[in-house]
Parts: sequence; structure tokens; C-alpha cells
Amino acid sequence: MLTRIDHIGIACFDLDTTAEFYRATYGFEVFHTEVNEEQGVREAMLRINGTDDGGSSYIQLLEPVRPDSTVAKWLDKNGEGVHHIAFGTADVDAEAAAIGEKGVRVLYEEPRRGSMDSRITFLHPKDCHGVLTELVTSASPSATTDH
Ligand code: CMX
Ligand code: CO
Repeated sequence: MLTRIDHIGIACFDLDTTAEFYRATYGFEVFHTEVNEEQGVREAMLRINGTDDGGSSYIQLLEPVRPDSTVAKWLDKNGEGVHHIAFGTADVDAEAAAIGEKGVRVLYEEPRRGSMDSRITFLHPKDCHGVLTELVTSASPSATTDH
């Protein structure tokens, strides 16, 4: 079951400037930052609210750390903006398998490491009406409980 909007991923040129915009404009504070070398991004997670599955919803700001990363390529083509959406689930493996059975391309054979030691995979945007879609299982036990 997909039980929350885990995050909305927003590609930006400068993470610090963009995070400051979110703080000054909306009052959203940076909850967590990290570099994910495999994904080629530096990211900031702004926690917006808890969700009734015990997880949380975030804004995920993404700045590329190398020019050949997927986010750098996307920024070159589109400029800044919404890059992907992510749905949260207690079981990313089962969700990815079930969605793959429906004919949607799942980009990774096995989920990979995402923000805050979550496990993530992606669905191809061309199979999702133009929306790059991520599936996430949070590392925190409280966030993986389905109610
Ligand atoms: N949203 C919607 N459409 C997208 C897209 C996006 N984010 N990225 C690419 N596309 C579209 C392109 O517009 C293009 O469409 P057209 O052929 O009609 O022009 C098509 O998909 C192919 O695009 P591309 O620029 O050639 O890009 P690639 O095929 O090399 O890569 C994708 C696309 C989805 C396979 C790649 O972005 C990917 O593997 N994404 C998953 C990983 C990721 O995004 N990591 C960063 C975030 C990390 C995190 O959230 O933690
Ligand atoms: Co994401």
C-alpha cells in the first residue's frame, strides 16, 4: 500500500539559496542534508508534516554534484522546478514488484539507498503520464507502519 506523499523533489541550481527561500517565505526549516553520491545530488529535506501512517511529508531540494548526474541533465533542459514526486510505503520491494507487473517500468532491479537511509526506487516518467515517480520506504520504524 502507498500511504503518504513522502516528498516532492525540486531541482535547483543552489541548494543553500533555495533552502533559504523556503525558510524565509514559508517558514520551512531544513530537517536534514546529505550528499548522495550514487544519485549525484546534494539534498535538503524540509519536513512539512507528519502523516497518518506514522511517516512524514517533506520537500526535497536537489542540487547536482556533478554535471553528468540526472538532475544536472534535467536542469540544463528545463531549468529549476518540480523534478519528481515520491510515495511512501512500508514495503518498497512489494510495491515496485506489483507496479512492475502492471507494465510500468521500474528503474532499479533492487531499491537503492535514499535520503536518511531510506530505500528507494523510481518509475519511468514516460509510463506515468510525464511524472517521474519515486517509491520510498523510510528507515525509521515508526514511518514504516501501515495503519
Ligand atoms: N520528469 C518527467 N519527465 C522526465 C524527467 C522528469 N524528472 N526526466 C526525464 N524526463 C523525460 C524527458 O523529458 C525525456 O522526454 P522526451 O524524450 O519526450 O524529451 C525522457 O524522459 C528522457 O529524458 P532524458 O533527458 O534523456 O533522461 P534519461 O532517459 O537519461 O533519464 C530517467 C530519465 C527518468 C531515467 C532518469 O532521470 C532517472 O534515472 N531518474 C531516477 C533517479 C533520479 O532522478 N535521481 C535524482 C533524485 C534522487 C532522490 O530523489 O533521492
Ligand atoms: Co526523491
